Amino acid sequence: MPTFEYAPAPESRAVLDLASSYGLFINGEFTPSTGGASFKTVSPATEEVLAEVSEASEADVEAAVAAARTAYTRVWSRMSGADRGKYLFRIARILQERAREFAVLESLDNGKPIRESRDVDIPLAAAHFFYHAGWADKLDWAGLGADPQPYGVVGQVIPWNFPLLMLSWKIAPALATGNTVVLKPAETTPLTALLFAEVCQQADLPPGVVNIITGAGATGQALVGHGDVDKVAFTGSTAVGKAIARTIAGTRKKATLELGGKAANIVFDDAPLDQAVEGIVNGIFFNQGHVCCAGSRLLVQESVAEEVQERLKARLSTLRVGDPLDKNTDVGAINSRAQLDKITELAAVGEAEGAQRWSPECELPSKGFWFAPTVFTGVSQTHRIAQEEIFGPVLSVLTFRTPGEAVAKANNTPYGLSAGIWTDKGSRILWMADQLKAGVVWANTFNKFDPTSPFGGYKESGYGREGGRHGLQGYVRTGA
Ligand code: TAP
Repeated sequence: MPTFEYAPAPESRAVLDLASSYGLFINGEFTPSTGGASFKTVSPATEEVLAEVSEASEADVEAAVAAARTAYTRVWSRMSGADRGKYLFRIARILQERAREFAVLESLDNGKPIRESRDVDIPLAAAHFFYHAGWADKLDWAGLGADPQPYGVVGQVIPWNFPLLMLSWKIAPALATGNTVVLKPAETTPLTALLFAEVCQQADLPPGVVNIITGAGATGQALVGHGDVDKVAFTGSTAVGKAIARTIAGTRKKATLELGGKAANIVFDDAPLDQAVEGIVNGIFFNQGHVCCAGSRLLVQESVAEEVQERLKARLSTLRVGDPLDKNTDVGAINSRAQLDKITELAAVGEAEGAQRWSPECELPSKGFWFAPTVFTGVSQTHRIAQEEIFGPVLSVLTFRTPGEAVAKANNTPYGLSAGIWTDKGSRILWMADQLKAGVVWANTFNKFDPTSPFGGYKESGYGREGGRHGLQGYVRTGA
């Protein structure tokens, strides 16, 4: 691929007051880690070091859990739902007011296009707090069972693909239901979680209700394994999810696991094809394909396969890859070198297995972590690129003849998080939705999220739901 050098848009960063180092957020205050360890977070688009971030030790995890326990016992569990709701409303409003700052920081630390952080991540995060603020004083009417009670202290671990949004999916329902929280963001994207800690201070949230501990997998492991954590909520890879399930097996801890996916985006010959092509592009190239529910397998009906592939290639040739802070960018940077290596390796496997690889002509920036949008045609179900989550801008195209064959192929993965259907027939949508083993099925759209809709997986995509009334269930015990 040819490369080019670019000067990142400087004016958009002016909105930020980025510190050179950040502490942990424990009991309402920023504090350095006890051992003094830290790590660097870099911009994946330029490899520039953005900040030095404290790495929480076991003693810090201990302190954060203790702060959450005290806040739970003395303050949060005694507060009325209406008062808890007021704090959530306040947080939601501040997120809206500081939306630009959050969007720029998210794009800098994660590499995603500013258009997406500005229009999707940050507004949805605020919406999540608004939505759950409304539930805080209505839990008795949420259909959760008799007398829903919080678990207590919740340990939450999140990935790097939607840092603030995943934080809001975790923290908003936990607080609304009366739990207190210790959350660990991913090592490569800690900054918006730390800015969120500032929002908690600004909202006068009682100290210890939210604690943010930064660090790597070991910090997450210490949190999940801590004896005074009542409930674990994890979003991340299936491999780590399985390790967590093993860690907490036989303990009193409850868990919700939101894991990987390998979604089928299924296009029938009666679908409006231009619309479907937009949906395919959005399905896999949104957020560089770093999306658990990404439509990474296109299943297209044989009679229109050639036409769809031609239109898809023409559309992909118009995508702009580059500076995440440029409003015209469609595809940003890959979040880390490790993720880039993983995508590169799996794409090479696709070629070695005999699938045909295609990318549009596009120059990639000479510094940073980049991967051109890539399409594999001639993919068969046994290929690794049809089975394994690539978590990058890589689409595998398979074909089918009948709806039954589409269902069989769509369900033929260990995952079951999401699926998409493109057709003109309402009856077919209903039939397919019933047959597909996926927690979310979109019809004539893709990657649509709303706080009122439950989200979660079947099979190795995990268990429990986030969002909607169903999402509250994971944070309360009912009955005896
Ligand atoms: P993971 O490597 O699983 O990391 C997720 C989080 O767990 C990170 O904060 C990570 O810390 C931490 N962690 C690593 N090892 C741990 C351990 N042994 N115990 C406790 N915590 C540990 O996933 P990722 O690469 O960040 O994210 C990509 C994966 O997340 C994909 O599989 C994707 O499908 C999935 N995902 C799922 C969803 C839903 S809703 N189902 C949403 C988004 C992403 P470090 O970052 O410091 O390693």
